[in-house]
Amino acid sequence: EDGYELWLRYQPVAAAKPERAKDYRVHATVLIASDRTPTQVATLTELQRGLEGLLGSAPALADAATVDGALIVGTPSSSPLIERLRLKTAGLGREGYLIRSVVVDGHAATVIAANEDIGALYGAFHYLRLLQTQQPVGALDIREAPRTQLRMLDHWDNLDRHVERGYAGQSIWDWHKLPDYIDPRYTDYARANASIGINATVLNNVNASAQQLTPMVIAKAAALAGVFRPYGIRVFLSARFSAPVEIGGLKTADPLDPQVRQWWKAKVDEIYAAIPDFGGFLVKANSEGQPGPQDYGRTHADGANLLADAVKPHGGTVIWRAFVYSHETPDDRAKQAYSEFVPLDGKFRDNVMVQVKNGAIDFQPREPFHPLFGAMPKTPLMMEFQITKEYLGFATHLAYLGPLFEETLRADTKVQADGTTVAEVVDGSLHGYKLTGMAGVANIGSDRNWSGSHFDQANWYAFGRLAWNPESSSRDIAEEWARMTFSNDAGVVQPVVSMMMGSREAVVDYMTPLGLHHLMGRGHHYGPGPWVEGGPRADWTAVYYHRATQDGIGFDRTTRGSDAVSQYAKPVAAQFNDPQRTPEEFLLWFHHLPWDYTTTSGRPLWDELVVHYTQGVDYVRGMRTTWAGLAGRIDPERHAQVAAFLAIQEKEAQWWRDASIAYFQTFSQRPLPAGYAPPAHTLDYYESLEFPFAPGNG
Ligand code: BDP
Repeated sequence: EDGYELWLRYQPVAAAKPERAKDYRVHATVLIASDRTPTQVATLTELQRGLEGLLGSAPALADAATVDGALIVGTPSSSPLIERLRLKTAGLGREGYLIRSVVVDGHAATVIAANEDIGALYGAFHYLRLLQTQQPVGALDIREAPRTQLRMLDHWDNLDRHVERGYAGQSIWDWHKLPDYIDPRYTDYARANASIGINATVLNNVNASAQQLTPMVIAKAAALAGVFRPYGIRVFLSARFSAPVEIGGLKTADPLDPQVRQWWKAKVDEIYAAIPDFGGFLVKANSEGQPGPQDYGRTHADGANLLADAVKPHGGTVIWRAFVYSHETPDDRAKQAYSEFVPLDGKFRDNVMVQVKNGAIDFQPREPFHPLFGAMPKTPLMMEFQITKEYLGFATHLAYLGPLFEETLRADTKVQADGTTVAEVVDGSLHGYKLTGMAGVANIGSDRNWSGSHFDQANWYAFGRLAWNPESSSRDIAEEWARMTFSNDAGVVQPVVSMMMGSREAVVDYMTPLGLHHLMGRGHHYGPGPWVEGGPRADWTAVYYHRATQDGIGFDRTTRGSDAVSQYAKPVAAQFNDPQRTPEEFLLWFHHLPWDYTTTSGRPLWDELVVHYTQGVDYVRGMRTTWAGLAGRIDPERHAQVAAFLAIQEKEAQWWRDASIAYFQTFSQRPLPAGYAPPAHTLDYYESLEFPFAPGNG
């Protein structure tokens, strides 16, 4: 068990639950499914593989339900049996499915039915999940359809296989050997994604190389698209805005220049000739030094529309990122995306989506929801989460991100009435968006376990499940994942889920409690760096964000400060403007407060910070104990790696706590509350640590 199988391990049910296994066999005596299209073949193969693993042998194939217990899979057009059943598949769309216990020709049967092949594949994975998590299957009546259209992974992978912010080895795309060598791993990637409903993948880094759009590389991308197609996954590419200059030999990339427009049109035609179902482009422009339309005095809308016009005849989409901040030192970086994009609402073509990070700074352990959600009713906004843990301890810290995703999706924008959540913006129901989607920056690499650590697989999993249904519960998802990944034994599931559920909060506590943010080491973002200052941009330093002085700590974003609060709907703005009404987890995000400010616990702010820092470390210690108690119930290889990583995490949590307390104490000049241990070393020691080999950016 090296983690390669992910949550698709298909372990024998009978080993622990012989009765249940028997019951499953009664309900899967024969398999009726066709194999005329690649997606049908993928569905059939997965069911056979899954049932063989789970039940010891795959049911025989049959054409008709002549015995009880047939499992019938397909669409009205692929299966005459399903056609005859006249099931209500209206409203399920292309990708939805139903799973029902029915009677066919006098025999009990289970049917997995959909309008299109891909829906049947999703249904098959759902059915397997029921068995993997040991649910009853005797009286099924399940109806599922995705709530968002594009459920996408963004790979920040470079052509040299370095993954920006990747902590799981190299890129899984072996560009050198493509297109001639197709690594079988690409199929497993597609299976894993299809099993959670992911249907789109951006192959390359948003800090894109123009090379990606050259004919040789397009052919490589086309080979991957061919592997993914049966699994319902469409390929997208990140486009470098200046490509017409770099690989097209033009003098300009001005979006209004006719030659530039012609170049993109021809390039797009070339891509579609190689990849007929190409999804479109993802673009990072005029952000962190990337080229863009503003280089020519044009707007983001001009840039997006240029590409949108080129892909439109082919049915493609342009996803334009709102993660922008200008080169001039801003008054508050948190305000910039809103300031630049809200005036453009209504100016984008109808095949453009704007992709917005969950918060206004940058994938911090905790951020309030991005004020753009709810503020662009005429522009479909796509959620961008970061699955790779750039700011949450890389791959060695155990932090289950389900609660982070859920917290953002459930946040109340109050743009129309109480209870208009970010999820309703993203799924299109609030503003009637015609395009909807959710993207996650992938945490996948060449490591055998895909994600760099066993528990980081859960973040990929949770992202997919929440993209399918943004209102699902992160706890339910954790339980489902733990059962499939480790064991159905209640003695494993319960402790693992409880470790996971508090793990992200623990990271917030030991890194950036009470709304603090962006305090990590410069560049690589590894470890504490609250003292980071100077360098090319103020808003790349920690001191810019925490603003600690002897008077207090925190970033004043109220109407008296940077006024970022006013980017939210009035009732939310009023709440965030008042420290007493601001949820305490966002306190120092919005307020600069004195060290003796009384927090809700009754403790002064300084003491409360120390309590949180310490609590974070204690939680990790607790996870180590819990995990140690699971030895023998989890296979030794995975158990040992998790145990080793938790030991790293405890050491580093302590480091974060101690370094942060040592630093902030120079401002607060207050003693630690009674019973709280002082930092192990001096501030000088923490500041002197250097990490030239921490996995970096670039
Ligand atoms: C930041 C990363 C940087 C990315 C950037 C982005 O540090 O590597 O290029 O976001 O999203 O989180 O464009």
